[in-house]
Amino acid sequence: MQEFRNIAVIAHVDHGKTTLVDELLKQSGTFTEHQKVAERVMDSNDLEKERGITILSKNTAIHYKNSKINIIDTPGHADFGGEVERVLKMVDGVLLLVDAQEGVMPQTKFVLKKALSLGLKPIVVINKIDKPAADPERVVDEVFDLLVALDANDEQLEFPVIYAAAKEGYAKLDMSDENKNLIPLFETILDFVPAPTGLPTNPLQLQVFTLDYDNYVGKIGVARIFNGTIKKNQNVMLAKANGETLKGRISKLIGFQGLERIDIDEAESGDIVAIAGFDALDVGDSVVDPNNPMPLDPLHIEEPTLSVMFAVNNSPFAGLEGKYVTSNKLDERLEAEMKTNIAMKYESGDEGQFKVSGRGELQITILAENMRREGFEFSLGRPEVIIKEENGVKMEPYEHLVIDVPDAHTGTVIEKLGRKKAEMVAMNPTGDGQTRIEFEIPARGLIGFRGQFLTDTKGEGVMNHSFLEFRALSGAVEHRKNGALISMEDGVAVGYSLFNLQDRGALFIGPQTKVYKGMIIGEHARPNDLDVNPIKGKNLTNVRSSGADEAIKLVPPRDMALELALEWIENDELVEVTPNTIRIRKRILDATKRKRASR
Ligand SMILES: Nc1nc2c(ncn2[C@@H]2O[C@H](COP(=O)(O)OP(=O)(O)OP(=O)(O)O)[C@@H](O)[C@H]2O)c(=O)[nH]1
Ligand SMILES: [Mg+2]
Repeated sequence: MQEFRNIAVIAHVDHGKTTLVDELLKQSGTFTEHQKVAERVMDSNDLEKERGITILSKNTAIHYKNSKINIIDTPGHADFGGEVERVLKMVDGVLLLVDAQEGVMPQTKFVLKKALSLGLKPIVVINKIDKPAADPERVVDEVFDLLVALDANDEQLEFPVIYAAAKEGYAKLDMSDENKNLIPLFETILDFVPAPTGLPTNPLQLQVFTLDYDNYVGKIGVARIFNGTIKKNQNVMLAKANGETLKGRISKLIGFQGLERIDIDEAESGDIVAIAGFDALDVGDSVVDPNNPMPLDPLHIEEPTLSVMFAVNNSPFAGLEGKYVTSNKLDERLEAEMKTNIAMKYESGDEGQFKVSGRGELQITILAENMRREGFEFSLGRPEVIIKEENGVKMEPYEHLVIDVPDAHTGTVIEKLGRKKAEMVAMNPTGDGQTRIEFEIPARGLIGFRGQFLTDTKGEGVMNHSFLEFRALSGAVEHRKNGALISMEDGVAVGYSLFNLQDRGALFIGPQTKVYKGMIIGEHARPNDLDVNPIKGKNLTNVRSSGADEAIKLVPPRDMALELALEWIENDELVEVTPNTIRIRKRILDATKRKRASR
């Protein structure tokens, strides 16, 4: 009989999870000799490739010796932490990757805490030991301290340590080994990760942890079989989280094999498979034996912490660049998204407005980014944190923030964060002229902070944060300190005007950019908003002073990508998103009306 091992690869963002899965696939002989395989092959969707991050967790299966090892690659970014939490219930062990230089980071702590609370025993993989500044022993100590701080039990504290360079394809049990492959890691997985405990002869119990959608077969649920045997065309019962049950038939059963998904007829307890046949399938649902239904505990679904208003684009340029612009289209698209993305929610408001809630800005901007690629046009409002009430007390989300900055900037950063109600919890020099500072901060204070932070640290600072908990609402946090430079004309921006405006602040546009009245073209150096004219050409006199035009030197405009724009805006401003352009504007375009409204 085949043995199973089910593991998840967890870590802070960029510590090398997907790269390690690549190598595990390669070295288990999953690919044929001449098969060309892309780097980070599991990051299969466009946005994942482009941004070099994992957004959705995905599973794959390899064979090693007599065992089938199901591996779930998880996203490291904090906004997707809730998904990792769900995935952890599907596995019997985790590979906790930690960068041998960066060490323990906020998301390392978040995912490890979740794994420990489920009783999982980690295999600690100190990755990127090939980096010149790697310090594996220090990082092992950090991980040990973290486990102690998280109240790990004795068994969990006896974690095996593997030193690896995923990119180079090797792992070793001791830094002095000369091993050049991943065999020590494969062997540790077989030895250390417990085999599943269910039995193929028990009544069926299976739980869905991710959803997929296919135009032909409909909803597909990726699920772990905890007990029993499942067959194609079998009659089963779907047990929903709210206790409702539905009878139906498994219309399609899909098995995983490397990167392939193959139609199969039967699968057994311990395995991970995909099933179709139920329209009502949701994450957390159980599929059970109708004659002996024993649904599994529903999965904990993380609460959203942030919301953004999506609305129909009503700028003067509305409809010029997008294919889908109406409120109905937006509604349909958002509804479709929520079918498979359970970490997000949306509500319709009035006049073509939709409040979309999720775990963080990245999660929401990824949705917006996907929509613009599909041809949608819409506007976005300032992100707002979700305030909830508990026993009559208003609570807001807090984040654990870790900052790495050159020593010279620590003072500024601490001072700026103080005004955002951040509390410093640790500060340690990391050698090489850098300091690591940890804070606990209301999520509100982080909105708009990144841009400021990058300016203050001249781009040399690195910040990372992940959700901590809901706490009682704290007082006001400081908002953007600079006003906006607003176009007072419709037309096309002219280099000459921009040249004259660039002393006023930082511009977001270059010459030839089409502008409209009320569009924001830059950040004012002062706190107030300023209406400016970016389209005024030079008064042409009869005498053309030769050489004068060439003297115009424009500072390159500040690139306001979607995330930055969204963080930058205030409540009276919007981000206009179209397939081609991101613009920032005032909600009220007319200068007179705007001034009246602000009084
Ligand atoms: N030097 C070095 N770089 C590595 C190693 N492993 C991964 N990297 C690099 O680290 C970067 C991030 O790797 P990924 O595999 O995408 O990291 P990840 O943990 O999957 O990232 P997310 O899924 O976004 O959380 C890539 O540029 C890799 O090439 C390693 O062993 N050594
Ligand atoms: Mg990844």
